[in-house]
Amino acid sequence: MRAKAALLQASLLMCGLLVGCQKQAVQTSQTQASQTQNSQTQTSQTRNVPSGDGRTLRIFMWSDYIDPQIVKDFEKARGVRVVIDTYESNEAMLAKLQGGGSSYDLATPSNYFIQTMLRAKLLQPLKTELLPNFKNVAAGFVNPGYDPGNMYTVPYQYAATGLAYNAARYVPASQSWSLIFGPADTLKFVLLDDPREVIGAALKYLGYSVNSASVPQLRAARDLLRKVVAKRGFLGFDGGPGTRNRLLAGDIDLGQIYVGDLLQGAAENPKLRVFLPREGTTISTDTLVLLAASPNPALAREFIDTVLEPKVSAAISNYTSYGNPNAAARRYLAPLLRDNPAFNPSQADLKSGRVELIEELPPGKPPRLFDRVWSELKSR
Ligand code: N2P
Repeated sequence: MRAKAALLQASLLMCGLLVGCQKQAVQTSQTQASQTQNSQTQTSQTRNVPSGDGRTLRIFMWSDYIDPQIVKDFEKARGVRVVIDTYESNEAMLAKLQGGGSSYDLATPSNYFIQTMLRAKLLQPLKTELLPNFKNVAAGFVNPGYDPGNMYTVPYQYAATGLAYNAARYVPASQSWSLIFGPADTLKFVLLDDPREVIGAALKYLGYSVNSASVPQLRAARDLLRKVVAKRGFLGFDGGPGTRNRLLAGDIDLGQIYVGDLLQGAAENPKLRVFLPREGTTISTDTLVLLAASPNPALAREFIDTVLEPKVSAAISNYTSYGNPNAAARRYLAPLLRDNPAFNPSQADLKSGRVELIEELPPGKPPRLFDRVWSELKSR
């Protein structure tokens, strides 16, 4: 296992170098275009949906999650403007969308948030028959359990979550969550600003499933995390890019991070390394969804279909260092990205649950407990 983990670490690093990922935040621009309301053409079902001008597409997505060149190419080819705002967790995305006042066309929620968004009436059917490039999606990502029939989602990218360090500052003696969850308090570290990732990692460290709905197990994770966030070395919660920048600056010893976000920094500094802790970790699939309130659904579908083009899809993953679910894109992927176990976890790791897909919790007590634990941790 040690040797395998070391190999993974080495290949992750090489991938970061070979794919030439640059650390460059997606430019977020404010739209100047005004939305044209055309109440005469609205039907009763769409009365609350603003009709856009068809010239401005607004996307709400995870940070550093697209190649800016792809956005520019789409703008140029269609003569439109694309505005991208970013978030660091599904929960933050949901809060903003439910808060109203935004008029995004598209978002990139994770698999385990789709049913939550459906219940909140935030999605509209994608109609994959309107997406000729949907045929390119790899069979394993078609008709997923979180969205039977791909009524509302297409898969965008996926990745596991690991622990990262800057070898110029600190080299861990083991590849274990115990570095941060154990009793020692000598290291400086940050955790992801993402409840399912943080509580999921604690559950994994304790030997439980990331999708545990057992109240005693969740309480055990809570008790552990209370001690972890009370450590002097705990420097707070951060998003993937923020954690990467702290590692680049040499400000922390360890950071929990989505693997792709770390690899985007490895091109800048090859001393950045990441491993998947031996106790196991999370993986999730992020999707592209058409929001119910989308002012420009036709343009949004054009964007989704463009992203599903093999070369475009590969360019995005080659830039972001995230896993790619597009079968036709595979031949254009950087070799180490294509064959890397962090992006294509082995059947053994998936089967054993060492790399475990985050799934939506059944409604009721466990999600409420998750929420309470998270609020308590964040308020410290
Ligand atoms: C991008 C993070 C995407 C992975 N910054 C989260 N599922």
